[in-house]
Amino acid sequence: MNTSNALSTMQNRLSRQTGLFLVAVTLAAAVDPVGTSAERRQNLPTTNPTGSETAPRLRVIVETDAGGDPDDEQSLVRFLLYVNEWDVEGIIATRPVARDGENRNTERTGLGIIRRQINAYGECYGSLVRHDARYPTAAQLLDRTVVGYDGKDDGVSLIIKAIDGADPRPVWFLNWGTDRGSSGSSLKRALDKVLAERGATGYATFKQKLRLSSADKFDDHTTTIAPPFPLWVETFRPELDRKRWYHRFSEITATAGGFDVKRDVLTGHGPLGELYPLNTTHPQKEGDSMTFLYLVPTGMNSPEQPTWGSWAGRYGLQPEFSDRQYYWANQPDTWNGTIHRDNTLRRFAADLQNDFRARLDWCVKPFAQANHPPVVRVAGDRRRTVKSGEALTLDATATTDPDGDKLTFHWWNYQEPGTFPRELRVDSAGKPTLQMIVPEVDSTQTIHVLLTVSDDGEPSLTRYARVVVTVEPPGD
Ligand SMILES: [Ca+2]
Ligand SMILES: [Ca+2]
Repeated sequence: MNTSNALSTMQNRLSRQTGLFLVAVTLAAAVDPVGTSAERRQNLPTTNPTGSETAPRLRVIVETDAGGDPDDEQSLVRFLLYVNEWDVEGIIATRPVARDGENRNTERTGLGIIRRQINAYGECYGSLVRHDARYPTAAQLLDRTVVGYDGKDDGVSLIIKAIDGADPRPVWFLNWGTDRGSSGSSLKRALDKVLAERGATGYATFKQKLRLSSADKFDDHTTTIAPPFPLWVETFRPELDRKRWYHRFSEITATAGGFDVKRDVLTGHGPLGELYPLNTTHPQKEGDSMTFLYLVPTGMNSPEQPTWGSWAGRYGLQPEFSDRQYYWANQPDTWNGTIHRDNTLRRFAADLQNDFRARLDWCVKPFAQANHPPVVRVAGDRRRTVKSGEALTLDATATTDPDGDKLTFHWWNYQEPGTFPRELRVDSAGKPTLQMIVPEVDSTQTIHVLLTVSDDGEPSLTRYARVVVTVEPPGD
């Protein structure tokens, strides 16, 4: 009997007795993966470059009512530090005049406020590109920053041009609110125009290229006019304790991992961090940040899979639209002894705050003095099909760190996105290779095996991999 069969037999016996499955045996000798010297010299992509499901870069348009609640400006500081991760197709300002009292920006128009931040980004650009060559120039961003107010069609035209272009990739649209004093959404106006000019068929073709990670400001286009949006992830609702979900972002993340906004953002991190306002109703409110944190390619998330979990938490179908792919933040996770919606975000809060800290360091520090996230590589397909009781080996020994940092590996079962109905312990004793015997099932089930890799840099940075394992019953 080989080792796998022996394990299988032992496991089956154990599982029958306890109803729990456990397994994991480390195979390969532990290695301490570090980047090659060539890799260390380069700007490595910080995403998930080898997974079979690695998606192309996402196209993103943001629409913001900056100039009202200063939390849009908080979110914009963070957003601009992630523009290396996507192709930013546009930034649309929807508020013509800043709101006196609440908003203290020296610029008094929505467009002026956004441009001021992009100009500050431009001052950091020379430093940022030393950390990731994919950062666009400030000029490229300014070219695509337009107004959607005063009856101007710049925002409408930008959206239509992005959708109509030859690029086959969908466009993710992120509306950050249209609070009082703001004009309506340019996307709503674009859809009105397309429907009027192109009829039902042209409208359907157009809409098919849209994805929403967004507040809903699109009226009938969301609710009644067919076809529905192909995918809408609503990062603002439903309510929790009689407040909308996005209000939890502050409580869960503001000090996660020891984050200190004065030390890590406002002081000694360059002109962009200095524009992060503090006068919001909640500390570091950032009510709009989850719209794009949902899209940060961490290796764990897949934007077309809202139920999988992300740096913006995990999402489930909106009951009101049960026939559509419309999701919101109604899912609880079991974590650290509690079952709560907060956990879907809280379990990653320190990771995403540390990542923000590192990028602020990138604004002012050379490559060798700042930290960069591990590059997680799992050999083979990110989807596996295995029969009950068979062995499954997952090998992440090719994982590297651009700084040569020591890496910690943690394999775990993300139970909620899967269908396997019982606890499944996965323990590889911190090794980069996992062998598990998949549990016995009576019907086909899915198990989401996650790998979390953290480095020992300052601050510690984390990336992930996910392997979705389909377990089939024995026989056949
Ligand atoms: Ca807003
Ligand atoms: Ca590192």
